[in-house]
Amino acid sequence: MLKIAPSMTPDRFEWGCATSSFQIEGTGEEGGRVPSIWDDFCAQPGRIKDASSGLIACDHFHRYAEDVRLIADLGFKHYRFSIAWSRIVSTSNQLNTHGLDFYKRLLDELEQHGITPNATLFHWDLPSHLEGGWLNRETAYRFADYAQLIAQHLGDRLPRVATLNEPWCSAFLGYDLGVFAPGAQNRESALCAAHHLLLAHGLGVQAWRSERENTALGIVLNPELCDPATPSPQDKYAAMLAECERNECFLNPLFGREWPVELKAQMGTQIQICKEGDLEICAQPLDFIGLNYYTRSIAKAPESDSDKTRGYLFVAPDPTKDLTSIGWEIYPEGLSRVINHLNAKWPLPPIWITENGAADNTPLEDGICHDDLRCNYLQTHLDQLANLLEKGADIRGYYVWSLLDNFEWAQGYSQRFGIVHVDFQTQKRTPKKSALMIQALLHHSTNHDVSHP
Ligand code: GCO
Repeated sequence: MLKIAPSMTPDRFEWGCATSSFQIEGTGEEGGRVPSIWDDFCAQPGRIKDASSGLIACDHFHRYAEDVRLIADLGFKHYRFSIAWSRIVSTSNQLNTHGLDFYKRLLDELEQHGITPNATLFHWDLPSHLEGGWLNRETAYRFADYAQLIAQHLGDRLPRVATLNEPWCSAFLGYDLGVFAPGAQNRESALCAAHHLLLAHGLGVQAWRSERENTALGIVLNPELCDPATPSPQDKYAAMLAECERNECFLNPLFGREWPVELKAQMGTQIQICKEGDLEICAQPLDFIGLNYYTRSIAKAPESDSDKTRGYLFVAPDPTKDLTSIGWEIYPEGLSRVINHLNAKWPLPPIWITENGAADNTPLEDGICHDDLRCNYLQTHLDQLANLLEKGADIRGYYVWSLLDNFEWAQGYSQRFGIVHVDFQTQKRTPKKSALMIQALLHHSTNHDVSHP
């Protein structure tokens, strides 16, 4: 049984589960969906570990009703999902009402089960026809148009909306490290993309607010602590640069502050893409911030030329430490450290933990999945959350990543993050031990007193 603090019972604290469109829906053309950069990326040989794609994924596009029932059965009253931009607009950026209808059906189903939607407008599946992707300033304006369409057509049913999910991944994994779509490897490009993503966020918030004022608007980030590999001044400096890219790069503009000089310098002549007035656009007042937390990073001084442009090199976690199936260090203290660090540096609005979870590939045996690694991971992170709340951090909710095993980006289907097992041959869903523990907690704590950690 999971143990939680009294301040975290479902009557006082929001419990939810999270997914994203590309990872679960399936990407057929049905409903007029247009290709996204992730479809293109999956089609390139060697990009996805198991050479898979999002074509079927969890077939959620057809099975959403079953999935919503599952969410309800597990006892969640809140569900975080993303809307696929590529379902909402045609290649000429006109509204595609059939795509919109899918989300209306999903929202109907959620409403019938008393589940509050928590939507994200962009979780990486950028329509391919947006020429130049995030390197093109125009994409930020197209995002604002798209946000406005959603505000007009679904806004009355969405109490809380995040513009972007983890723009660090879109920018740096997509344009610098090249491991995510579109797979570019250019430092200056990644910084341009980051700037345009933040601009898109600001313009999107403005566009939404021009349509309706009562939606809580925010953004979901994945800030991280980057610890130096050794105490040497070189490694410390490298870790500082890595942290700037991860945190300052996004949080500074959101709060009207310039990028640190080190980051600006890395843009070279591309710095001219930052126009006068952009910072004011990026710094729209936020009603909330979503934080995704998984692990920490370790950085050391650069070795190769490309690392030198970046200023740091990530070091693989120590294999003697506890790692999840994907190889990430299990580092629950990082959750407290990162939130305390952010709160000390930026005037954050109320926080929601919009993702936390672990890859645990334990297989189903006789219809049961004993995902003990995940259970322990969740418990240790919930303990950190309890400490944070006790010390007064303004954290309003916790969403486990993820409801379902799903398409884990460049890892394909090789990493299972779900609390519910998905058999990708039959699409059968089977709640794992972690899901049953959460279910027990949500049911038990709604009806009785909860045990204290
Ligand atoms: C994220 C992601 C998820 C990933 C998860 C595990 O925002 O990083 O929302 O899409 O699946 O983080 O890597």
